[in-house]
Amino acid sequence: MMSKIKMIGPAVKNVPWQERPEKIVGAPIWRYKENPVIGRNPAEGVARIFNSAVIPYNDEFIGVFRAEQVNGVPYIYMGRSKDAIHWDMEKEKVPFEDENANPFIPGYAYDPRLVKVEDTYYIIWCQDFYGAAIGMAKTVNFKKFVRLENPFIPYNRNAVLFPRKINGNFVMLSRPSDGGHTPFGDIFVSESPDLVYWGKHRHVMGRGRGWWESVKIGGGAAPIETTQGWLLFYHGVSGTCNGFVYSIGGAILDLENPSVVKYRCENFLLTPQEWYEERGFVPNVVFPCATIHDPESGKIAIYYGAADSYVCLAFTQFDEIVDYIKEHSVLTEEDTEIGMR
Ligand code: BMA
Repeated sequence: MMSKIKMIGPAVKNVPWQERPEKIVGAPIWRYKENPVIGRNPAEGVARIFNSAVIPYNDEFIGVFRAEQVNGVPYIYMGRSKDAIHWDMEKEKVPFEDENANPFIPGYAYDPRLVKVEDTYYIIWCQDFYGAAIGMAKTVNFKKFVRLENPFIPYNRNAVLFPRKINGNFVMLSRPSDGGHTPFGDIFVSESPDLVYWGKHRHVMGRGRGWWESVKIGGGAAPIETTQGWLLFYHGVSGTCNGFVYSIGGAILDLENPSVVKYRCENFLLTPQEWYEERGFVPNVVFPCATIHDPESGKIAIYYGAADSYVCLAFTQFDEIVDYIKEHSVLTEEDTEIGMR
């Protein structure tokens, strides 16, 4: 079955890429042979980098990295790369400031996403706001980073902005949680006309159906626009007697009404199986935070954190992954409803 669905967005000629190996098991996603892309002790004062986001910028790539510093505190560091694989890390942490150009540094910051909407780049992360909540900043030049209002009250640790406004509003996925390791969690969507006031909250999709995502789910990479909806790579968590296992799932959300799920793959797309996914600071975690993708070639490179220790890369072809998600789609009533009660 060939799909007529098309990816929408700017062309990216230099998507990091390796051809599909002849034999791949499970979903049509294959790992970069040289994973991990970023190993231990990647920069001075930083022990591990994982769950990080990258974006094309001019003729290079910019990354915002979740860096676990040697004092144990996570913070965001920036890096630059010509190929999105070999990274030059900045020595200093990202210098967030307030609107009056005074330093405004969160106590900790983790799991950043990096999304361009119109001409501005937004970083969205988790930070302390009298409890874990979402922090947000904007930049146009990756030199000056101005903090925005925190979009949500605690607790919420996982937010992903859409790459364009929908019906005139900014749109963000998030996952309300508790202050600990949260044994529950569904994905919600909220809208804002100005990135100050957020509302029109809707339930997008719930955990609990497939076993691999039965504990909680959360947005992953910024959704990819297509002619038939938003292609979303997200994370789903399963509980075991040895703790959580994080896998990557896939869904397609309605273009104009993203609280409505059109297709949701009942199988995981990627689950921990390589040494760098199964062994590390937190074993058995694959956690997607970004894609680099090109509408012309259909190439999609997925950036994911592995075992809270490494940054890794996997690849897929747009047509193949869309077909796979559609062929294995199982929807519940909660998925297809507008998500308002
Ligand atoms: C989540 C977040 C992620 C992390 C995952 C597994 O709650 O803290 O940053 O990768 O747990 O430890």
